[in-house]
Amino acid sequence: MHFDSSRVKSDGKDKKVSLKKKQTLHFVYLGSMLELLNLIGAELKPAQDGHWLDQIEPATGRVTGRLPRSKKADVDEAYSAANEAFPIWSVTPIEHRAACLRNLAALIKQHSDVLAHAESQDNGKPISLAKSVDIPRAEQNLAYFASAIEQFSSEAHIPAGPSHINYTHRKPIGVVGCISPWNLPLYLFTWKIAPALAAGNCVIAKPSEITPVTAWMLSQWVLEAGFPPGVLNIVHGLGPEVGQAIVEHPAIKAISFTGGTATGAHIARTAGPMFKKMSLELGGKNPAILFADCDFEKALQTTIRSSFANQGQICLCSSRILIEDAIYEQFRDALVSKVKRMIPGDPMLSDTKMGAVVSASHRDKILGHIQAAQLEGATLLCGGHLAEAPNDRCEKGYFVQPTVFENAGPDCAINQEEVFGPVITLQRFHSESEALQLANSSNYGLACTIWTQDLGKAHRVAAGVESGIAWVNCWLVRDLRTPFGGVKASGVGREGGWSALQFFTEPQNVCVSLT
Ligand code: TXE
Repeated sequence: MHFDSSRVKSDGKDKKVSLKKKQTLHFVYLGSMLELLNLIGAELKPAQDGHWLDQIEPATGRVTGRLPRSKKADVDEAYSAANEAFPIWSVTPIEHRAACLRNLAALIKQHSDVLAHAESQDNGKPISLAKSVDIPRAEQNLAYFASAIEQFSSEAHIPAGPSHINYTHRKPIGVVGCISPWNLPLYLFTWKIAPALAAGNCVIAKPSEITPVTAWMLSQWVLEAGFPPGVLNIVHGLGPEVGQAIVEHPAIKAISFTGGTATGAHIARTAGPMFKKMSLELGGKNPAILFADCDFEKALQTTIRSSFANQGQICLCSSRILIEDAIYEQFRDALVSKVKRMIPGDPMLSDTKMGAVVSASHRDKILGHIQAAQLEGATLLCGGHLAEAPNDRCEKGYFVQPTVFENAGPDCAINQEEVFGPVITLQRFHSESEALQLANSSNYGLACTIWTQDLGKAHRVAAGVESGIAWVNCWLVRDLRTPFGGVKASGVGREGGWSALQFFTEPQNVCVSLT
């Protein structure tokens, strides 16, 4: 496949950042095996020791390619490239850095169909979702942080009758590590690298080994977008190997991580004593709180979406549905009747709403949670099993029925552990205070949804819920300027907007005598 780079231009602010040269893209999608490579400095290359991992399509169980199984030596090489690039990139004018980000955003937009196919094939998500959410958001992340860095400012403190003035100088940190998960592959990968690069850092990024393809496609456009070699390096491989090498590297000064809570805790144990800056976006066990005065139809439709979008594999998905007594039966019956009609389909077909879960081991983990819930005495209202393969192509794919339980107490494992799949529980509450008690009876604290027509009540409940994000009468509405992150076991730090740019810069107070 040949790609004409001359069609993509920078924003015109800096002609030096126009695209470098024509590139032949080495990928094909669908039908052929892919061979992925690391981007280190200016080179696309395999792991130094020549080891590979299989790349598997979740909808078919088929091996579709291979990716480098990188190790410490590859991280060391990426670090050298990044460290060499840092003195130039960190002082590159902001508008020049922003133009590189906009060029990369434009390349994503230009290739959005290929990227959406790749994301759907790699992850099992419906192609309609990849086209409408994942790929447009990846483009927006880069475009947003290009603008954000142009508007970013820092504080000054000027006392009355001043003899001194203080101002905060925000400097790029240096070489930073960005580690992203498999559920929203390019979406979360770009959400991390964009603010890091905009702020003037050099990056070693690692996508999930389960869904590496779109990050690899991106790596072929990095130089073309105008980034100097070494500014963005992308290494592939296993978390405990290449991911661990990034976290342990003594000169990588900050780690931005999204993934499981157990992995986050492990990273914190490693990076904490090294005094690295850390942003950890971890799991969720998010409540949807439905009061009797809610807009019933809107709450029902949105709760189905918030529970089962991306097969329930979004950290912001609702998994504990708390329903006020007066509408419990009505809501339960309406929800279950709709969920029973949700049949997983071939992710590559445009009308599929629910696809495959990401891997065989994740499928087995989800089924293990379902079995444990039944042993704990929860009542299965629908689902609970593997779903039938939607067609011959998908005969060996990983499909799980959307599953609804009731009669599981708040302390049951199914209400405490993150399933990260298409599985929800329904619980009944009688009062606002009981709703809050149930909502907060989890170690997690990422997000919640609150459904009521009474905005005073919505505000009280939002204030009482231990979560980083609260949506009132909506879900997954994301303004990229807002702080994003969780409390308790859902993580430390905030991403998004100024929070991300503050994370990726080191503030230095400069005090100047005026006398
Ligand atoms: O995630 P991991 P996994 C949750 C969800 C899921 C569970 C495990 O409950 O079932 O986590 O999923 C890299 N040092 N979420 O095992 O392992 C890894 O290579 C450095 C919630 O797939 O946390 C990948 O790039 N890096 C979630 C990334 O960490 C390491 C999204 C995430 O993988 C590493 C995904 C190490 N020692 C799963 N070990 C969310 N919050 O959105 C692994 N990695």
